[in-house]
Amino acid sequence: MTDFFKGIPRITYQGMESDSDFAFRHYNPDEVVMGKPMKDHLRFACAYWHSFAWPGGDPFGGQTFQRPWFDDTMAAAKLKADVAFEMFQILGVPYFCFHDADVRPEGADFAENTRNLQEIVDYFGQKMDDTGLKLLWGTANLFSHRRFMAGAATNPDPDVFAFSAATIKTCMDATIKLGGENYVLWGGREGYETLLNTDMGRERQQAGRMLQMVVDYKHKTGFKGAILIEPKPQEPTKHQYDYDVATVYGFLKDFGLENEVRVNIEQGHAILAGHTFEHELALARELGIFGSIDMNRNDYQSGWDTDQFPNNVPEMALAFYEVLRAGGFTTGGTNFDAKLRRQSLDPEDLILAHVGGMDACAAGLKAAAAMLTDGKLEAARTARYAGWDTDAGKSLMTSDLAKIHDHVVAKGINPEPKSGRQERLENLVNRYL
Ligand code: XLS
Ligand code: NI
Ligand code: NI
Repeated sequence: MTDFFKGIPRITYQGMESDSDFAFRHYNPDEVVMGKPMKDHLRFACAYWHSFAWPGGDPFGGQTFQRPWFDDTMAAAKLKADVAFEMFQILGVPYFCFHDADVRPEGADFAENTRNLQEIVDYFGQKMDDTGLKLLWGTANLFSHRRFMAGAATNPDPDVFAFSAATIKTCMDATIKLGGENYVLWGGREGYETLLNTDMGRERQQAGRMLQMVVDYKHKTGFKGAILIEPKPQEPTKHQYDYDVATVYGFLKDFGLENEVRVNIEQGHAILAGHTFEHELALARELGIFGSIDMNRNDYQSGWDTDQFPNNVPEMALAFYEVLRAGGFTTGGTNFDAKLRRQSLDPEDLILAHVGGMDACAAGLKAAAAMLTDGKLEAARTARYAGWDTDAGKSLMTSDLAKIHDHVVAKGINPEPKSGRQERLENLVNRYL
């Protein structure tokens, strides 16, 4: 045991009557919701990067956090792992997620990076055996080091493409070795700053080829997990190629990968793209590519990814409503891709941020389940589209313009608008919160 979280108890469910900060009021892991324990609905994961690797910087100032493991050595990486697993256990989360660069010291070259990663993977393996923790997903950080400043797969320099492909292989190997349930690719710097120096057509082909190679490697190795792309607009490059779910779907179709790759949808990225989180979730469900979620909260005024811990229960109810309508998670889960504010220096801030986020998710899930079970919202939706379930409605979908024209003339069709009842439905939703 390290002494980083000294004095902080293991967090348990205590219900609404508890007055302890270190308690769950809604997240009761074994409570059954719609036939399944809450913990199996939510499948919580902690993100290694924000909680243990991020130093607290912003564009105007550097490190505010002073963690004893902030040192680029193997001993520090192991101390970081010890503390991380202690946090996972205090919270009782079943999963974690990591990038290679979060967990290992940066090596002088590719070979040293790989050796360092393998040593930490073995260390993780031991800890996972001891604690029962599982890996929700692994990924490669192909955006922090300066070699990736002009992109990874989409870099104008083929050597960077090669370095990236090799790094992805080592990270997929690490994920497979640790029994990971998914492998994630977030576009990082796959995008551009100015068209003046960019061959967009070529860069798209490079990105498509890289993804095909990832899928080939998945099949070659027999990896049973899902390959997930994480859409994000306008950060860090001005024009990100994986802008949102719709853009990613078009890209997958173009490269014949729409049945091979799904999406990891992040709340903050949806907001930055000008969508709601539930829009992105619902669209992914309708397109058959819903995979997993990165749970956080984005500031509505700032134009960048603030990665705050989630705390808006009404928004989360609508999000988990779409997750439940998708049939829930299969390989996916709820990963807290969220970081503390840079003034939240104390170890207990890290714990309480997750406690609040987990509780807000659980409250949202319970509200969503009640809405779905009650069926009033779905009944209103069904009623709104009822015309399409009649023979006349159905036949339109297989008809043609000329026949429809004759039909409208013959029947004297003259549509009468009906209320969309938005306020009534908004009131209905509030009754579950
Ligand atoms: C950055 C992304 C990143 C991915 C993993 O905005 O959210 O954290 O989840 O590379
Ligand atoms: Ni993310
Ligand atoms: Ni993000």
